[in-house]
Amino acid sequence: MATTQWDIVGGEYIASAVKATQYPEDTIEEVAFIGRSNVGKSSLLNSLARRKGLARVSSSPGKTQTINFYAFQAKRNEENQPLRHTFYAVDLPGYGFARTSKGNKNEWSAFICKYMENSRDLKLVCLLMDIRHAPMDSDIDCYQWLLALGLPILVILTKSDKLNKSAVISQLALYKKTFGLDDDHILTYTSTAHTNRRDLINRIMTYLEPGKGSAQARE
Ligand SMILES: Nc1nc2c(ncn2[C@@H]2O[C@H](COP(=O)(O)OP(=O)(O)O)[C@@H](O)[C@H]2O)c(=O)[nH]1
Ligand SMILES: [Mg+2]
Repeated sequence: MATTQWDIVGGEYIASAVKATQYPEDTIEEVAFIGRSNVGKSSLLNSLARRKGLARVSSSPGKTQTINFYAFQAKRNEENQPLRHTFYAVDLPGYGFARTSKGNKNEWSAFICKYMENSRDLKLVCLLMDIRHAPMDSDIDCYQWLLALGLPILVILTKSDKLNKSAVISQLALYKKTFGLDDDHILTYTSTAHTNRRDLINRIMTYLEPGKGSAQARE
């Protein structure tokens, strides 16, 4: 495996947006997190940043209706000189919320579509799905839609602590087959125990360009 190891050493809330004019006005690279309501997006962001209250975790689905931007500080120790890179983790509203009316669903799509189309800085979309369930139509629709937009996709199977080892292996195989994914494009995650945290951070960093542009700095 790669010897260069990244970590995330800081995370802070930057802004919430409901329209394009409210997106941060800078050229910082973005990684979006998308998935059904309650899949564990906020918990995953808190786990990555190691800050419990950064993104609001809720047991009742459908709370987050804004696009939330968080600045994450990644750091890699390279000889004596640490390399730092800031990117935005972007928490998108959940889809597939059962109580959402057809009208709301359309509104959601337009809202997210606008973000996906308008952001020049979006480098990766992490699509989260709950490992306990089989892929749902809304997940497959979302995956196809992201593919059609030409966005790089990393699938994260959340809440892997809820299954035993053999069930994790069979669900992982089911997801790989359903979406036609190799091991580089899917991983399991447990936010409560931070399982695979460094693996996920290092994978995310392969989609970004530390050392280029205004977002990097050497100490
Ligand atoms: N056991 C377990 N529960 C989790 C995990 N991640 C999230 N949850 C729980 O799932 C629920 C929804 O989480 P949340 O992060 O708010 O989901 P979001 O709606 O996608 O942002 C909460 O009750 C979390 O505590 C995990 O890795 N393991
Ligand atoms: Mg959330």
